[in-house]
Amino acid sequence: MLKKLGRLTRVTQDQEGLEVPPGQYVTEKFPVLTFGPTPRIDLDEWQFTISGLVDSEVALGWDEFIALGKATVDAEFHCVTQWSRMENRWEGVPFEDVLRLVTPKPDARFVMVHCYGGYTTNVALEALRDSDVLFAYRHDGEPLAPEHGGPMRLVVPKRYGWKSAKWVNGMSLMAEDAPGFWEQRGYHMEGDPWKEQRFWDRFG
Ligand SMILES: Nc1nc2c(c(=O)[nH]1)N[C@H]1C(S)=C(S)[C@@H](COP(=O)(O)O)O[C@H]1N2
Ligand SMILES: [Mo]
Repeated sequence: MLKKLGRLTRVTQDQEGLEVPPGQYVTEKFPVLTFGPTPRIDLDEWQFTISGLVDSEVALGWDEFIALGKATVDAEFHCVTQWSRMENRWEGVPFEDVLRLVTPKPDARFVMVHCYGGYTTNVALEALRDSDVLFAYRHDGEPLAPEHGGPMRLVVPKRYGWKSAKWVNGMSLMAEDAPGFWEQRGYHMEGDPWKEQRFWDRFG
């Protein structure tokens, strides 16, 4: 049964029959969810750095980064504020093609993703190595808009949206998990929408 709640529809399946994670509402729109202003980054100055527990650190410019690989991923997008946008076509560089540039140290198990503007988020390296994870620069056939993370954002479809960091400029490999921007403010360290891992109860 579909129950209309304003512009959003409370469902366990969307109109196409796709399953929606618990507690989420489907929207056809693409809301913008950003803490703080939208950074504007010139492609000539854009840089991506891989640091931390790697054999040697790497810094890449835009053209080098784009040349690493190309994939198209159709994926759901689930924000912890309860909206889900079920159909998104992302085009970009697969995470695995970026990781291939370095040799992670054996104890590297977590990644801190860094962004222009100072936002950070932590994700397990294993979760990022999933074949649907990519650094995206196109969305639904258009260049990725600045408010949605253009020129380049991370997309981690199997995690809540706050792990899909916008305006990425680097990642650091770590042995121990450490909280990023929202994780420091109570959001879950893993954030799997199918397990409804919204908030982190450090004592629970
Ligand atoms: N750099 C940065 N990335 C970010 C955010 C942010 O505030 N800054 N917000 C996150 C949150 S909470 C969500 S739900 C998604 C929203 O992506 P959208 O604005 O493209 O819908 O971006 C995530 N990535
Ligand atoms: Mo979000």
